[in-house]
Amino acid sequence: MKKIVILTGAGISAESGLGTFRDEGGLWAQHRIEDVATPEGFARNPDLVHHFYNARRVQAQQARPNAAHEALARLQSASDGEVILVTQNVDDLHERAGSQNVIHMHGALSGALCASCDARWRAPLKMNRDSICPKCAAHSARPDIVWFGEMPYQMDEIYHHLREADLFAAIGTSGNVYPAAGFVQDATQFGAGTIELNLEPSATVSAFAQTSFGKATDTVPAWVESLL
Ligand code: BV8
Repeated sequence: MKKIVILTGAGISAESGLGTFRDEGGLWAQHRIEDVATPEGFARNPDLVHHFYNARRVQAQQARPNAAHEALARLQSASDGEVILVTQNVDDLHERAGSQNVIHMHGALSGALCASCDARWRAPLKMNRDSICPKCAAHSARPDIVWFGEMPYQMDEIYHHLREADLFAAIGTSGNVYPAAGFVQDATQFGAGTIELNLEPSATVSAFAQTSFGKATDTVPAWVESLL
């Protein structure tokens, strides 16, 4: 297999104890998307948004990578072809499992961004409305997270990889959020094989040539072994 492009979502971190978004009791059940994952929500109530991301930063720090993260790291190191890992997740479990060059298209909990001067730095465990930008000293520090209505990161790079992919795999994502949910269509148009590995059929399951249903810690290691 020459080039594999993998997209992961919250489902791959579920068994590490990190909440998903749309499963019952998920993150969005406790908060309205509009209040915690939009620039308008941040402008309206920065304390609530900082609190939401502070809690997730602490949770992510306490979580550990699971067998699915580890299998993908093994695939990247053992595969004779190129394996590109794109994640919608903002946790660092792929990196802590040993994955390289992970593309965080929705940003990362470990990043802080200045809403005034665009400076970026490593986020402290907890941020608040008084956190100042180390570059311009404005009180406009925000999580370096892509909120709804904002441009996802590294899109050109991602489309470059999709054009060259021989196989596209989506793992643990409900296929509700664009442009990520559209990658399977792009990959198919570029002639790649496609597979969805998920607990249950996603909103875009019909676009995939293959599927493997079950928990990621079962399906992902089995899929990786089948490729190596
Ligand atoms: C953009 C912030 C313009 C970080 C997130 C109307 C129609 C179509 C689109 C739109 C529309 N109105 C607006 C839009 C665009 C919008 C969008 O798609 N909205 C949706 C809701 C309709 N998108 C945007 O605004 C994006 N920006 O479009 O800009 C543009 C477009 C193209 C090019 C240039 C510019 C920005 C989207 C990013 C928003 N930020 N998060 C954070 O707080 O984390 S999105 C948020 O949801 C997360 O980041 C996550 O990545 C994302 C998707 O969720 P999933 O990862 O799929 O998680 P979910 O809970 O949904 O599903 C979990 C899955 O795992 C389930 O299927 C479950 O079965 C499975 N699972 C559970 N347990 C397991 C498991 N699988 C395996 N094993 C298990 N154990």
